[in-house]
Amino acid sequence: MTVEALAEDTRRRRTTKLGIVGAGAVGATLAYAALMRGVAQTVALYDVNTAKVRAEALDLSHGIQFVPMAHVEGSDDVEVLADSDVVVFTAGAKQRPGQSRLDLAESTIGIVRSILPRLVEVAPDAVHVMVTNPVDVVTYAALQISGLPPARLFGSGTVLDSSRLRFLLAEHIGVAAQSVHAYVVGEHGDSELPLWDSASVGSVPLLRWRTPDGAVALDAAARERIAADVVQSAYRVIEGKGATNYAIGLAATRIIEAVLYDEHRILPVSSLLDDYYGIGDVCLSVPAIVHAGGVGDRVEVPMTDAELGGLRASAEAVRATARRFGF
Ligand code: 6V0
Repeated sequence: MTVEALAEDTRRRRTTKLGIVGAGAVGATLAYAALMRGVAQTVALYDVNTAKVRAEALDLSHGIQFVPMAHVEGSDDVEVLADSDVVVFTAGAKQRPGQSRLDLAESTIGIVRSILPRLVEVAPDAVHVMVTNPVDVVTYAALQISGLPPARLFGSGTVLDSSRLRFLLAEHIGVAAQSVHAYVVGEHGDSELPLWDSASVGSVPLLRWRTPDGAVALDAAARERIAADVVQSAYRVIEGKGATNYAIGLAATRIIEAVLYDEHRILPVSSLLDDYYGIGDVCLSVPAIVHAGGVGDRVEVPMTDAELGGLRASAEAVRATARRFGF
């Protein structure tokens, strides 16, 4: 990095503010991950639970000596998020064992309705990232409630699910997750699907990867098992510890970095689609270019007919839920 680039990088890091709505398992872990990676000079948390949000901010502040220069604030007043560059929305009831993400829609939409207009007032230039579930329906509802341009409000979508897929494939094949390129698309939920046809390991198409003895590494049965594993991942973690927080904290931090550093990184976020292979008027995850303005062009990944059919079915599942709640 040149001296000028370094100075610009330092300047940018010094003046950015990350706002987090909800200081629960996800919000607090996201704050922790963001501080560790030094993504913003100020990390501000807002939550209706006064004692909790103050305690989380205090606990995080006590470790500030050990992370890149930053300042943490926590309050039950939404003003704490004033002038945030990115606001991540994690407020809402978490899934209980046996509950699907779609079961959470009603209470979550109520929370979005009560907070978002005020949020847009206090942080008028922010890019908003929705994490609260069911994230696709919540993102669609939030766009309607806020009237924000679709580029500036999107959901974390299947960034987390794609990371789970890459982890499982990496384990199966015996390479690093960083060397696996594969996306889960569609709903962040039960109707999501992996795009096998375009996936690759190193630069080898995944479906052509061979084991050392020459066998196909990923036959249909293995693909089916891994796809089901991805869908079941959250349920399994929730059963064991009541919440998923570390991986989503890291995934959301990745998205925030793409925005704050204007990276033009391709991430499968949930955004309002307009004629993506004919699919429109629904928030759904497909690979998209994320930069300082929010979500940019969607990437038309080549898909098989079966994959495209799966994506269309997923769009219909999300639309059906949105309709149930008047959106
Ligand atoms: P949690 O630990 O119950 O935290 C939720 C927080 O929201 C609590 O601290 C509440 O006090 C707060 N809250 C509730 N209402 C309001 C309000 N009106 N204003 C401000 N704060 C409020 O839940 P957790 O953090 O585990 O999960 C939060 C949400 O993230 C849930 O909807 C999860 O399903 C969702 N997740 C989404 C993921 C994704 O990939 N999109 C992944 C994991 C969890």
